[in-house]
Amino acid sequence: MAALKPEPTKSELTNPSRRSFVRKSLLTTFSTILGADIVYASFMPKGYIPVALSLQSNPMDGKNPEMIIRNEKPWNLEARPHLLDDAITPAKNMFIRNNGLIPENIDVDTWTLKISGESVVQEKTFTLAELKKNFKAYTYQLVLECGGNGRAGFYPPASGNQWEEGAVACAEWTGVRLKDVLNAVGIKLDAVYIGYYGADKHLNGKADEVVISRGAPISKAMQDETLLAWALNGEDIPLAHGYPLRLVAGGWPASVSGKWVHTIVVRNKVHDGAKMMGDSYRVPKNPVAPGTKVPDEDMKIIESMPVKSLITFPKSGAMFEKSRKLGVRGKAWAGELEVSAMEVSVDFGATWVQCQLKKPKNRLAWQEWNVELSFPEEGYYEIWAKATDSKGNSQPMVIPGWNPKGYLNNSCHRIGVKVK
Ligand SMILES: Nc1nc2c(c(=O)[nH]1)N[C@H]1C(S)=C(S)[C@@H](COP(=O)(O)O)O[C@H]1N2
Ligand SMILES: [Mo]
Repeated sequence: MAALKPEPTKSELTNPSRRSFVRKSLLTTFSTILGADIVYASFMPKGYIPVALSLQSNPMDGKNPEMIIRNEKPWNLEARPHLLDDAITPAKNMFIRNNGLIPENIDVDTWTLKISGESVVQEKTFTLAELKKNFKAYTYQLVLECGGNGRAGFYPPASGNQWEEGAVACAEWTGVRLKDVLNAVGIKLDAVYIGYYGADKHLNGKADEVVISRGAPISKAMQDETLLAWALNGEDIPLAHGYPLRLVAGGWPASVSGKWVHTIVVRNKVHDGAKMMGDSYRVPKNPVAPGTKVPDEDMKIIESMPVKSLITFPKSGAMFEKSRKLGVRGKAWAGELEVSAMEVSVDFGATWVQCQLKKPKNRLAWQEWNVELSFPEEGYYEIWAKATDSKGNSQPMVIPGWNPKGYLNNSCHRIGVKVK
């Protein structure tokens, strides 16, 4: 697209018949790309590029129109809870979180992944074809949740995307194990951390400024489920989600799962890339009063995400008849742990009803739950959902510990329904 240069050449300017020929063929090109004729083309100024062709790729393409746009530059979208009702989240309903600009003109045939850093024996580069040929592929359902999901609930407000409930998804990812690749390259005994570098561009336009470069301890990198993935739900990863190659580390803040990844570094210290320091994806080691300025040494990196759940049916605001039992269902997940119990309450938490809870498809996948509810009389009710993990931690009913950037709000999801 960027290659389209409609400015007339010197010979075109001095030769009108050549000029109108160029203009006509250019219009045909435009129409082909747009998939439609430009109706008022004769009024279009010379050298003009139609807006639809000059915009950066629009991540809303192929997305469910019900997705909520939180920001357009960079693109950030979240799902409404009822869009997360499928066992495996379809790409069209997956939230998008970008810190910079989505890379364009990706050539999958020349894409490479470099493994480097002070703790590799010798750095090595793989083409995508080599990754696919040399290593065994695995498929896992993995929960990716933005560390800031639920940020909108904190007071005083934290800056950043005001995510409500929907910056989470559980899709099926296919790729090779990062550990197989690291073992093939050879890593030194002093390796403690890995970090990723992706191809996205900084919003400030500086070509060499890194947008985000996060990572995880070697122990997380070496888990079976930590993938270098090229497919999402059996198809190429959509561009906005990291095409053609993505690091996927389920159960941790999704910021660890680097999109458009071209380099993995193996470090002999905690990775110090962009957004690893300061308040980014870090929380106070000990609880602090809301609004406190927390010194750097009192902050820690977020690792496993906390236990959480969503009601994906019915939608908040649903209305139904009293005679009918209401089937309520949703999803629950617990970072590195499994969810061991799921309960709902219709009386503001006074009493709780046990739900049926399925096992996860694999480690780090979310779990489906459901329950049938009946209501004693007409009126307004709230349904609150509460998950408990295998270590006995439950979701709080109120907003949990305040932190400067508004991470880790895993308070109970609540919806309102009317019975008539
Ligand atoms: N290269 C790159 N990787 C990235 C990001 C980014 O801005 N650039 N954002 C991270 C954050 S903060 C989140 S929450 C997830 C979002 O993944 P998604 O857009 O596929 O849902 O990608 C992570 N990986
Ligand atoms: Mo995120």
